[in-house]
Amino acid sequence: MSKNRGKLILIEGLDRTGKSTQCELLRQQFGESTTLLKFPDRSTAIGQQINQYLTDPSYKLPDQAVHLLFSANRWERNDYIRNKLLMGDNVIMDRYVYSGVAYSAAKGIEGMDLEWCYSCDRGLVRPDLTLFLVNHESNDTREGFGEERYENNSFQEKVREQFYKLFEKLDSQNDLVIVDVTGCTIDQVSKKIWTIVQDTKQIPSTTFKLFE
Ligand code: Z5A
Ligand code: MG
Repeated sequence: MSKNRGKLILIEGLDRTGKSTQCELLRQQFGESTTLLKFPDRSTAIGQQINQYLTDPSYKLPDQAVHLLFSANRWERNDYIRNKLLMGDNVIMDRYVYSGVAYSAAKGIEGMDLEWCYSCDRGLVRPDLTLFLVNHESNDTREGFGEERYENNSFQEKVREQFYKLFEKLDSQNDLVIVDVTGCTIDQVSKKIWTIVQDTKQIPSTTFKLFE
């Protein structure tokens, strides 16, 4: 009988839609043998450079270089993720490739279109399920909004457009669920997510989907 590998679940969305809150609740619901990874992973050397870029407006770096750092930060965790899944652990991710492409492409820099931004993430392991949290009311009153680079409403609108273009490009209908969190309490969102996650099929070990 072939053993199943763990499930790879990603929570994505615009700023302050409650991703980190829900990732932590999902981790608690899965219980033991669950790994939670947040991107950017600010604990690594690359992640520390990203952190400086996000929090210090005077820190200058070309947009292309910033984009490659975010991608490198995912690549440096790729083997770790695959090994955890093969060991049977469920892995939950807080942002990943979709944020990576959407935030960079939204800058509208010549030569940095969606395809260019996506190209360096080709080959990374693709989640079994991506939950995209959408709040139709503004998130800008939620705690912390506006403290880092990118956190303003006009830029967030451009990012939203890029997320949807990427979902279309990656033919995401089989592994993406858009979760409307408008007007929902934290507990209500958590219940919606848990219902969707429980419906995800078990995946035989050795089978990985990749971003192609
Ligand atoms: N970025 C990029 O450019 N390229 C990449 O490759 C990647 C990321 C991976 C930092 O990301 C920036 O990096 C981000 C994208 C870019 N740019 N921006 N802007 P981050 O993930 O580190 O950002 P963050 O600081 O964790 O913020 P966030 O992820 O946007 O927030 P959140 O996780 O979605 O929300 P939260 O922390 O769970 O909740 C925020 C507050 O709302 C908190 O007080 C909660 O208690 C409250 N909350 C949560 N849910 C609810 C509900 N349902 N009702 C009421 N209040 C709620
Ligand atoms: Mg977060």
